[in-house]
Amino acid sequence: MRNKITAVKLRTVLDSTGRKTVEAEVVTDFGRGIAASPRGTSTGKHEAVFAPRPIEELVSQAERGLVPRLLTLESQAEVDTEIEEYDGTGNFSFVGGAVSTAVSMAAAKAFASAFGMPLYQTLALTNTLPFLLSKVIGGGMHAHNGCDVQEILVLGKGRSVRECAEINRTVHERIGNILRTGTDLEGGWVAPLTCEEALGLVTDVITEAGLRASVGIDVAGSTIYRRGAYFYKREGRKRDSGEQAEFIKSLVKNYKLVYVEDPFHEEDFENHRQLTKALGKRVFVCGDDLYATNLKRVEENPKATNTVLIKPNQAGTLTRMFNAITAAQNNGQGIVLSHRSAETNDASIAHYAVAFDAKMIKIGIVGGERTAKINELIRIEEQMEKPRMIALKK
Ligand code: 2PG
Ligand code: MG
Repeated sequence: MRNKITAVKLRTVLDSTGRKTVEAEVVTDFGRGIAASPRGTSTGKHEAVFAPRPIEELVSQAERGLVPRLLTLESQAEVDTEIEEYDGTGNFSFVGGAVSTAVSMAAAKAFASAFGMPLYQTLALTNTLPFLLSKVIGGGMHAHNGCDVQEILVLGKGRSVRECAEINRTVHERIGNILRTGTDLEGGWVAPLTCEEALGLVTDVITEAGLRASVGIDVAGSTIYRRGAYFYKREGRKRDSGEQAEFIKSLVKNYKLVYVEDPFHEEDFENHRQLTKALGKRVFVCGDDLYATNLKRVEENPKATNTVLIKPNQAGTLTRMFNAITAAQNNGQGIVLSHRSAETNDASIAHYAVAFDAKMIKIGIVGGERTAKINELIRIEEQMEKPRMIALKK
């Protein structure tokens, strides 16, 4: 069946932080898909350039230059190649990652809808589901008056997505009842806690509630790194790389962390590699800004971590994202699909997480833009014949 793109419409819309982003609407002979690009706040240096110029300008420029080139294309690979060729910069700093991601994601939905199948089924045959990694306390660039690291995360170990969501939801709710503060961009509670105070609070809540859950952190290393040291403002001290490594190891030991993301800054493959060597059998050591969903960085650093964070708009197109995932999995690394701090109601990452055997999906527990993904996973689980949670081994 020929299923050609017949129209592409681009528009400026708002994301969950009230900033502007790009939405694309792709129409084919037999399908239609709409998607908008999410956006990071603590962005990595090596990710696709989101908006090199104002969003409205990117939209009008792409409508004139890119859209006519997409008409009559019939596959994801063709669409993504065309975007890359039109852009011509290698990192989307002409077309804008906001445009490339929205068009690529919308095209995938349009092609899938022509088959009358859920998106994940058009990408892979599977019946396994990812665990949910949910932010419960926030800080860093996501909340300047918050805790010393960007994210304190909970990993519910339920037997289904529904059960995992319930565990994470309960932990989040109980912490909120204790802290009684506001939330950050991703729904994490905001309080001026040191890293250890925050981790102590979360582990106490889990123990008291008798829940099957573990704890993780996203240090977002680059955001607290300046001139050779990591700054912890709540503790009023800094740590050099050696002290940082010891600190992370002590947190893993004292709070039984199972997940550590970006413990060092984004250029420091060597310290990531050494920490993974020391902890990698017990802990998911995950690279986010370190790799920036960038094929070359994943391919060239196979042993820097045992896990790779995957974000569609870091890559800029789905084909680039798929290639980074394949490279990571060929390296023997697991993957985690992730939301961005500025999100949209699009639920596509739930489908990518299922289709590409992600161990986890990192997604907040409150806010319609977050729950859209969790609720989609609940629906997918319900539709599957014999759903089961993915094996959580490293
Ligand atoms: C991260 C992400 C998502 P941002 O660092 O992992 O939590 O944050 O989207 O701001 O890059
Ligand atoms: Mg991160």
